[in-house]
Amino acid sequence: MDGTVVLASGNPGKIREFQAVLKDFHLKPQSEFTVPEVEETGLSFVENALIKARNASRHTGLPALADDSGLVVDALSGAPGIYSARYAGIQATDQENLDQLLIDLENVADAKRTARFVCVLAFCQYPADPIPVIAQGIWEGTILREQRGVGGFGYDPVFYVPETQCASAELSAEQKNAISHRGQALIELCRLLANIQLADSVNI
Ligand code: ITT
Repeated sequence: MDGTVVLASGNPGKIREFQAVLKDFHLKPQSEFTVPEVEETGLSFVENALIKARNASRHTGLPALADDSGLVVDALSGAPGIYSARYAGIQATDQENLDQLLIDLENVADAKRTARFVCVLAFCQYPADPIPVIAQGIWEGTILREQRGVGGFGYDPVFYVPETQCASAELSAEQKNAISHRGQALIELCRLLANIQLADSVNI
């Protein structure tokens, strides 16, 4: 790809995972530009991903890729969902969010601790792109009672992955990217981008 794509994220964990997978893209985090944070006012992952992609494209004049993701827990009626980054409060750290989740699930039996990570990617060629490319990935698992592992970010230390029989924080970056919600969404995004006509400036 010749053109630069702005990665509309301020989350270092996500940025690391994108850069590991999209090696051939000229991806630049929005921190390298002057992009003000935008309020995530949508009620779904897809709405918030689009809000972030359009905001980054608007403030840089470049195509932009955004990720809105989170953890959906059945016993909490889908929470923390789109509020995953701020579950324990607006300025909450990953550790505080994770502690809150363990407290809220304290009395939930093992069999009812099912959950999934969801990742929606939105790619806009222009701020008002009427045909943004949207890709989604879902990763099924359960919520542990204690933290395990030190890899990844966010809720990874309490997300148990049945297929690898460990927490996602115990996987290497490569192992996680190969099966995660973000890894799946990235594969889908690449498939969709390969099949559409992009503006010359994008040229992926
Ligand atoms: P940006 O909007 O700047 O990209 P953010 O962290 O605010 O960063 P989101 O609103 O999409 O992003 O919230 C995603 C939250 O969901 C994130 O902070 C984690 O708590 C959680 N999350 C998403 N993907 C995850 C993953 O792969 N592993 C662990 N937790 C994840």
